Amino acid sequence: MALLSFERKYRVPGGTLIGGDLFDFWVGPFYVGFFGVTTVFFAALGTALIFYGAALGPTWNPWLISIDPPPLEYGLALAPLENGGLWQIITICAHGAFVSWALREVEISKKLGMGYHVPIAFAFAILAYTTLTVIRPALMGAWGHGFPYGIFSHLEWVNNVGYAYGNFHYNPAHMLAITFFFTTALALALHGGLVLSAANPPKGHEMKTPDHEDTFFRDFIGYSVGTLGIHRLGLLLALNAAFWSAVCIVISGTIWFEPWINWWDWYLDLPWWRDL
Ligand code: 07D
Ligand code: 07D
Ligand code: U10
Repeated sequence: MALLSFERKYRVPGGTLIGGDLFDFWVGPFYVGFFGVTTVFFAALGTALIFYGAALGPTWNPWLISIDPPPLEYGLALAPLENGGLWQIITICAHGAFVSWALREVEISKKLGMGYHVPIAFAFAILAYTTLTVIRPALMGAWGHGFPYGIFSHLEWVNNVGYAYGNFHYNPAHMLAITFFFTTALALALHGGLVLSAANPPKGHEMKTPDHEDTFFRDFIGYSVGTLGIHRLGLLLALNAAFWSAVCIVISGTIWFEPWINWWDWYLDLPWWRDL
């Protein structure tokens, strides 16, 4: 890939968390760093183990390959490789790769003197994954509660775990998470649409300014959140989507065991009509 003219200016040494100058270099367009090496290591090992697991399994159909967690009987113990042990090592590799990726983002941010918003945002995705594969299984007492690594099999898991609590849509944290996901899409559509409508006019037309963008929303809904504000809002919405997702699943099977619709009984139990 060609190096863009401005990239040379920003390819400066320093900002590393570990390793000093040792890995402070680029390969093509990619910054490497200590955590680039660990990312490659964990991702390569994890992928190789998925292929090994696939070779042990009954199919090479990419939709059907599945590396399953150990049966529930193993509890929180180590399992034999072919019976969930691979899933356990792959889970460690996935964490190694995801955390390395986040720390590589931190090193690049440090190098450029920027804030840590991007790695913090990715940390919320990692939190959701860790909740599904480590925190909830550990709280429930068996690795077998983690989700299987397969394209279709992980959909089966979501479906089955959902129905284990009746209609999962009644989970109030799931409602919050979904609302944040939907609002994130709405905000991005509004933001993408607004910026393009102002900053990308047809040939021969004058480009409009952020003042136009502000005025559009003041005319339209009486308030503009502002050009920096929309990015703060977008980040906040997206982080909440991931956060409430983690909450909705970690409470299912640890502090709540019934169908989720029963949770709403608090409404019937409100003191002013409880005894009617
Ligand atoms: C567009 C960035 C690019 C990333 C992509 C994903 C792999 C997996 C590995 C066969 C937005 C690359 C995929 C590396 C191949 C093996 C072993 C991100 C973009 C293109 N899911 N999920 C998908 C993962 C969970 C759910 C697609 C990962 C939970 C539902 C893809 C994880 C639950 C549906 C995928 C994960 C869940 C999907 C598209 C990890 C709740 C779909 C993803 C590590 C969160 C959709 C066939 C996408 C689909 C889909 C990957 C976890 C539910 C295969 C890596 C357990 C309901 N998931 N998923 O675009 O079409 O993300 O499935 O946690 O309908 Mg999933
Ligand atoms: C976990 C992904 C982390 C990814 C990482 C990076 C790579 C590298 C490399 C591309 C969290 C991976 C990177 C591998 C790739 C290259 C080069 C993201 C994660 C770290 N639900 N539901 C959710 C909706 C129903 C159920 C969340 C909607 C049914 C269960 C979200 C509907 C039942 C669980 C959500 C709906 C049910 C969820 C998922 C509608 C099934 C979960 C988003 C319209 C019968 C899961 C933490 C998420 C969860 C979850 C949405 C329906 C069950 C809020 C919109 C009623 C069991 N559902 N759901 O979490 O909270 O992303 O997980 O019907 O476990 Mg649900
Ligand atoms: C945004 C924005 C904005 C922009 C933007 C963007 C948000 C202000 C200014 C960005 C947005 C976009 C570009 C839009 C599109 C993005 C999406 C839709 C999001 C999803 C993205 C994808 C699907 C793409 C995913 C692609 C990836 C992740 C790249 C894949 C690359 C790799 C796998 C290589 C990663 C590099 C690493 C880890 C470090 C370097 C390593 C190497 C080059 C490999 C060589 C290795 C070494 C030298 C180390 C040696 C390794 C060792 C010793 C271990 C080996 C071990 C073994 C076992 C082999 O807001 O506006 O505009 O653009």
